Amino acid sequence: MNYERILYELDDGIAVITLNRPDVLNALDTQMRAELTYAIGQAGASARVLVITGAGRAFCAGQDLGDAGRVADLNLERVLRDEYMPLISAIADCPIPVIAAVNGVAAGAGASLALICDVVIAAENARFIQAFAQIGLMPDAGATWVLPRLVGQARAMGAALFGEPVTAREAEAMGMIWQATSEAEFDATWRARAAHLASGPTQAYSKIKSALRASAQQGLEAQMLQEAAHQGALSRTRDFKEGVLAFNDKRKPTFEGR
Ligand code: T3D
Repeated sequence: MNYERILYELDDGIAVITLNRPDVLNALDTQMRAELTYAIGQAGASARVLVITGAGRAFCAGQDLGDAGRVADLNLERVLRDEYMPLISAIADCPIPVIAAVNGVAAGAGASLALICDVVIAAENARFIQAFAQIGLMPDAGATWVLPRLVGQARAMGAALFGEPVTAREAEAMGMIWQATSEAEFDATWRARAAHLASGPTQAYSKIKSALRASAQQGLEAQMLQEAAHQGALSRTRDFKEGVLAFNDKRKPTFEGR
């Protein structure tokens, strides 16, 4: 696929997707959703970690609202089912860790896109805005699933109803994201986190991700059965043998690439 709305780079096992419509704060349209979904699949098949970030001063301002005429004929149920769902599921189901490097505002579906990622690192100037109710809508693109799981019902409800910006530091304090950093340290921070994951045990990361994501849907017994199955598989990997050998040799392990 030729990319026009995003940039895609792969280097040393680290895939970076940059949303690239800075004039409209990287707002999402049909083409960008298609490109993103495809690129996430591409990264999942060839990289060890994926980073999603934004060009310019924003991460993503959500749905492109630039064409007011579009609303008259809009089949939003179809757009959500056929375009947003595959995108959000592609991130949740991606076999490698996905980092959202949130360089600026993440609003509406842009916040949904960031918050479904496995690790969210945000610059201090970033804000998360459940902007939907301001235009007469409700949170979508997985927001009503992910928000209460991250911050609890009370905060999710307040954020959705009031639509007030949540700063990166506030988001970190309430457990909405993993880490807020100063603007000066932002690039170095997400790059270091990505490099760490790219040199780590890829198969273990994949199982960690799948087990933690499954825990939202199943009880303790089913979860422990899944842990047993996953751990059984991991115990037969070269990475596990290498990890134990390295521990005993008092050296850093060298995990397998892909
Ligand atoms: O229609 C459907 O398919 C429904 C789908 C719904 C899913 C959703 O995502 S609903 C939520 C959609 N997003 C929003 O409501 C957010 C709209 N944007 C804003 O509220 C503000 O722009 C921000 C709070 C994000 C940032 O504010 P600020 O002051 O930093 O920037 P700005 O001046 O408002 O925006 C800069 C430019 O980006 C501006 O263009 P201009 O005047 O320089 O030519 C603005 O129009 C444009 N822009 C910002 N957001 C969008 C956008 N253009 C198109 N779509 C946008 N979402």
